[in-house]
Amino acid sequence: MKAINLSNHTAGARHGSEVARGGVSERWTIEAVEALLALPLPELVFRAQTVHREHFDPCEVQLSTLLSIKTGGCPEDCGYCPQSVHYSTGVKAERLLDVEEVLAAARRARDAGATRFCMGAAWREPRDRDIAKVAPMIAGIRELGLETCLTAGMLEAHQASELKAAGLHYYNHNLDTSPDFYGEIITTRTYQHRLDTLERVRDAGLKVCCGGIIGMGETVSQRAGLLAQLANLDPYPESVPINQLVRVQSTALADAPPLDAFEFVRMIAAARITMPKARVRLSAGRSELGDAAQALCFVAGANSIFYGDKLLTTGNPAFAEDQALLARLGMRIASVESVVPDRG
Ligand code: SAM
Ligand code: DTB
Ligand code: SF4
Repeated sequence: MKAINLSNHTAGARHGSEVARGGVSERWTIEAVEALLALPLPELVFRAQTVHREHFDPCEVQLSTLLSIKTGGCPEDCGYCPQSVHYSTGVKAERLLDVEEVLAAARRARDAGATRFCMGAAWREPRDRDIAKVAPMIAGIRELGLETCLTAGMLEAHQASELKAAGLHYYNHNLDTSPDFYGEIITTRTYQHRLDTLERVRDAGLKVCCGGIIGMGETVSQRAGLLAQLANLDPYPESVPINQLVRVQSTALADAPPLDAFEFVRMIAAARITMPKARVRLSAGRSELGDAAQALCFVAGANSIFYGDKLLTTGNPAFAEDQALLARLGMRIASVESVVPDRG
């Protein structure tokens, strides 16, 4: 994989169209993505749905369930995060869950229809002994026939390789926002740190899950900057979570202005157009979005959701609520067979 460096991305980006997966030549410019975000909504959604249909069944949605396996007490200062020790949010630091607790949750998720189980740990970076404890969780979740995903902070190359050897399918590590807004949200690690981890994840042969958050006070151009960064990764991520900021009391971003739901729909549509083959995931913030805006997101190319009544520490629509919504929309849940790679 080519080295990812911020300087490559800010200088000399060529006129944007799709980045060829596996061998890059064309790049998305911020201006080209901004132009997408500025389209009249019907035009933008039509274009996104057209791209979506070239690669996916537009009536199918993949379900990922999240579990916080290590909650709270994180030394990082991410301005949005209730798990950071820098903010008194009431989230208590807990120990790493036992394998059996994790597998019981994964079994419940599978029985409710999820095909991917994502474990989140509030670490700046795992220690080698943490990786050793997570490895049997990964193996157990795989045995249940689920795809596995982990988000646990920055990784060293050998740790990424150990996770791959343990059977991990995806590693989630978000860029969160554009390079020029990032410093206003997080000061304890840099954008380049994140790009370095993503490169190690890719080099270890893991699939990349990488997205960001909108509604943190960023400009539309900075949203375009995030999408350009993601789309210009070589190759772009297989999985792209788009989160709406969940404004948690006492975090630095507790009083961020509310986001217009149509801005979220635009972000989903532009993610679909710039990363045609990725799973675009409607992530945090679905409870606030409401049914109609979520439906519009599916039309705009979202084809995955976090499924289960909790994200990591905050709420999410209940299983039954999502099942009812998908039934009302006539949408189908992607089967394990269709999404889990080694199950045919
Ligand atoms: N500690 C690891 C890390 O930061 O990579 C993994 C867990 S962290 C909670 C995973 C992602 O959740 C963050 O990168 C961020 O995009 C998202 N997130 C956290 N708090 C959020 C919030 N209040 N609203 C929306 N997204 C949030
Ligand atoms: C992602 O992009 N969103 C998820 C997952 N990856 C790990 C996390 C959302 C967290 C929302 C705040 C919370 O529940 O603590
Ligand atoms: Fe820690 Fe991750 Fe939260 Fe940042 S987002 S404070 S790294 S748990």
